[in-house]
Amino acid sequence: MDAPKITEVVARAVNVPIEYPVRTSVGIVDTAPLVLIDMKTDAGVTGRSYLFTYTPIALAATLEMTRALGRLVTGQPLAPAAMDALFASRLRLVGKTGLAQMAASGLDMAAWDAWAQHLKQPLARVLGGELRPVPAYDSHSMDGIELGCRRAEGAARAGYRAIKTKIGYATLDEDIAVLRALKKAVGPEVRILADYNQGLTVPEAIRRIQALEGEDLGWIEEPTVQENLRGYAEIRSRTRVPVQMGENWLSADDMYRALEAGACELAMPDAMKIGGVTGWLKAAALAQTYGIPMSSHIFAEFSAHLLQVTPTAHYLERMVLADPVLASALKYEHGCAVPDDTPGVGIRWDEAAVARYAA
Ligand code: SMN
Ligand code: MG
Repeated sequence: MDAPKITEVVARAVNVPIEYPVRTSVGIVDTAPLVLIDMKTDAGVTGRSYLFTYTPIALAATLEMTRALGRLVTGQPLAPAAMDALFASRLRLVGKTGLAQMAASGLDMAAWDAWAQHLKQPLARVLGGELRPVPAYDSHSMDGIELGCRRAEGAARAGYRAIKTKIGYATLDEDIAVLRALKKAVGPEVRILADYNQGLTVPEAIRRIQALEGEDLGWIEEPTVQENLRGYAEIRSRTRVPVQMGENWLSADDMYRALEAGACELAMPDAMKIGGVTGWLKAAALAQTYGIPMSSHIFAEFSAHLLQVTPTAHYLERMVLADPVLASALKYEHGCAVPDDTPGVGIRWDEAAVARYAA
């Protein structure tokens, strides 16, 4: 039985409203600029995925890169590993990083979705896993005390056992005040995670994290610029709150360098940046080898399947970004993501919404 062939890749750009702007210490994300990918095959199935470009500035270039790589694989067999090798070789000289890596990852995810649909199995089962509820945390922002507590109480009532907030306010006192208000709002049963989004210098990160050691945080995420691996190792040597990073790793090689440098106790690759499903599987193997708990970063629809086959699976991040253009959203119950047994990943577009939000 031959592998199906890819007959066409359609990529479209949308800019979708999000209910709560993602306020971080280094900038605000107030809409979700997305590239929607449809990978058609001669087996009558269409694989789907999306890319999130963080800022509309990057949307057009990511769209064109996705279309260019899509043309490269049109007519080729539906074989994600072969596609991965083709992209690695054709992008070698320019560098398989940045927007090129994101586009390649999006096509990888769409190919795996198509392949799983062709096998009439949910992606997790195609990868050898089962379909279990995945513990999730509700991901919030630098919302301040009033909105922060309102969102945190809502998440606790909805059953989440962990929430993430973004900190890096002008002063450490403000960080502490927000964290204590959130803790009071959710109570001792709900873990608070904190994300600095790379916003601190190394000395300031050490100063602030040492002051937060008594706040019972589940992790401190990206305290400083994520390329400064020696800086992460120094922060870890001087503080006692678990350091989390990974959403900006652009390959399993980036992850290897961070783990070798002792940069973090926890890892959270991003399915789009790490290399799609194929890249995620390499990252999951590294996390197992180093004994590092591995969480996901946004892209919940694919992550709910990928964490089924991640030996050190930790948390799934719940952050609503693409839902307004999805015909059906991933389900969450009792603080867990609950993937269903739809073949593939189950991404289907709400075409009226896609037209409404076309960029
Ligand atoms: C984040 C997510 C989405 C947009 C900006 C920042 C953040 C996270 O780093 O970990 O949720
Ligand atoms: Mg983060």
